[in-house]
Amino acid sequence: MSRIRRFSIGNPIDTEAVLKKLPKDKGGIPYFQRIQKMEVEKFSEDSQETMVQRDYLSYVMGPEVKIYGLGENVRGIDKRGWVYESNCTDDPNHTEGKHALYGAHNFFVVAGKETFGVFLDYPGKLTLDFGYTRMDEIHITPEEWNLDLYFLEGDTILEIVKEFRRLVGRSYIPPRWAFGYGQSRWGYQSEADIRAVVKGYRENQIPLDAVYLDIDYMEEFKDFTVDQERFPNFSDFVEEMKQEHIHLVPIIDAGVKIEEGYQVYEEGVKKDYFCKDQEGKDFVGAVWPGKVHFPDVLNKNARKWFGKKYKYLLDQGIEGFWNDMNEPAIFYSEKNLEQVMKKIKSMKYKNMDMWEVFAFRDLVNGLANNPEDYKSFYHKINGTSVRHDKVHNLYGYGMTRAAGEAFEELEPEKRILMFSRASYIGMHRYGGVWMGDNQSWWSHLLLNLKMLPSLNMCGFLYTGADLGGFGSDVTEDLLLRWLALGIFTPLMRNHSALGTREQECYRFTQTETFRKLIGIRYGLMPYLYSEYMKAALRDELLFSPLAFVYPEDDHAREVEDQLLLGESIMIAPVYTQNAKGRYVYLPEPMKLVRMRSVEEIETEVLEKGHYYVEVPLEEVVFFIRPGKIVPYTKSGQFVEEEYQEKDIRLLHFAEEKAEYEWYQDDGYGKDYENPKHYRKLQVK
Ligand code: MIG
Repeated sequence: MSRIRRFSIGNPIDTEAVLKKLPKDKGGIPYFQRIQKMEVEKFSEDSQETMVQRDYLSYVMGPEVKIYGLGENVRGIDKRGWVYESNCTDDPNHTEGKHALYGAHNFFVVAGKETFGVFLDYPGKLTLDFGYTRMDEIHITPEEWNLDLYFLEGDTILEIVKEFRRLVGRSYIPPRWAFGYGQSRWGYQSEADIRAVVKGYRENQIPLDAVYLDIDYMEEFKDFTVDQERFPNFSDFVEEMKQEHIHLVPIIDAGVKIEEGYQVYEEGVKKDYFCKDQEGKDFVGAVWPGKVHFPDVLNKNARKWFGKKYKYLLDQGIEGFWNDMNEPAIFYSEKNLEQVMKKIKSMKYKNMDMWEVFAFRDLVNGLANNPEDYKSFYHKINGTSVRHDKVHNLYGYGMTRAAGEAFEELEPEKRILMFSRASYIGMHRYGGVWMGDNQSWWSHLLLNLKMLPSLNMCGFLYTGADLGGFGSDVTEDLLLRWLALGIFTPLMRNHSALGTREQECYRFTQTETFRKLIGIRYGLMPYLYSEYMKAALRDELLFSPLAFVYPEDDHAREVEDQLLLGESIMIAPVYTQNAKGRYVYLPEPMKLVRMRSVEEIETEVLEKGHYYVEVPLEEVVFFIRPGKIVPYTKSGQFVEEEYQEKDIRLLHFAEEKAEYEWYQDDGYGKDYENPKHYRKLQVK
């Protein structure tokens, strides 16, 4: 049994997250109560009492309630006990005290005596207080009461999630090569830098399929340009890399540089395709190139125009992109900077006391991503002018949709790789997401693991973190452990920030371990790809918390550091430095698989229960469920080399028999539905 009901409050903006709008339910909102009251608030002992108007949806939680979802976010798999904000934010410090990351994913499941799903289709700022103000209550507060609410019911959490995924449409499917390993770094300046990276990998026989181009490839950070000095023959270079089986994947930023003679800028101005300020002039913000305009990707025509710009790179042989800074991040706005400068000037020669120093510092720190700036520019949506803050969470979605829609037109037969930093549910149809600017911290390895199932719940299947960590300096053991998780994530990319320790695998001592570890990813590709495709085509999860699959098991429900991956396996990565291994809970008998490489495999059958499992740095350990099969192969140096059907081997846990439904296709075309892609594997 499953059921979805849609309720509507006020005049919601159509986000197109949901493809086929359900008719509005006429009844009252279930589960929640709308609380409207005045409350007295005192901020400190001697501050004045303030009357505050409160208006929120409230749900009372029993002690057993757990809350799952919210996609890309801080904290646990169970989201209870914190206040989250739906507000796409460029914040490179993903610590527990934060309330939002780059995505706004307003879908969650409340699991307790009654279990139901909630999707709040609202593109502005939304506060999701999950037991923060009161431990036993959920409070939901949109900035304005114009929203669509969907309530989903079903027999199990998995069923509810599937129902939701059906509602919002099929997840993006990347080309098969995008499941290969990729190397990235902010700071690869030239053809020579990139050749050196490829050489480092190929010489050491560490598999590699892609090298990412960060902002350094552009001419003065201008979108859809390539620096002619550092990349004098770009299309030849793209071809040269293709001969090496390397895909180059350039970054595209949201802001378009203001510069006379720059075609994208001039066209955008002429056609009126940039966001406007209060006076109706093109809004000026600043990002990498200095002053920029933002393409109004919420305006259909502008979106179409911007999407077509990707053709410049497609025509030179590029087959994949990453969209950055599309929260949108704004270093400062022209207007605000002027005001700040004025204030600072007035402080000159002043004998500043502590408060004044704080205020001085806040002036400068508050320049970037300032909420006031988001209130000072406008979009044109279906002919109507809409202030940005009311649709803030749609910008990354719009930008990625621009690209996705253009690819459909420009390359209808081909899959193009696309993933974005900012996102909203709905964007999952056009691209994946990477998890943004994490740090080379052990805690972030675990955080990245926890985000996988919640992102999947919201439709984002193609995802992964910057392996090794973006900010801070990595250590060799951290990179190895992170890769041991990364070999299971669809996007497997090592990326790091300018100025941090270089973290390409060949720079460390254990070259052979890196080779074998990444080789295991390539070896497991038949399984990983098949599971990805089935999850996308059936609107299912690729990664699930144990709680979803073993809902009756009290121990399984508590597990926050192991995941099921597809139908056959459970993963339990090590995320602590200097650990010899870790505790693992098996909710049913499983077969432990210990891989040193695809050629060096040991297995052991374990009964249900708690174990301490040793996992040396050189090994990958995972678990096969009873009656299940994992098809694998020997590994190659790149995806196209990786397997011949005759080389397929099976890992399995067949007490009596085991079965597997194996999906495979050419990995490039879009003939997804063809029944020929499915094959039954059996072990008796
Ligand atoms: O302000 O392009 O998240 O992956 O390397 C930083 C430079 C801009 C942020 C992205 C990161 C990328 C970086 N970008």
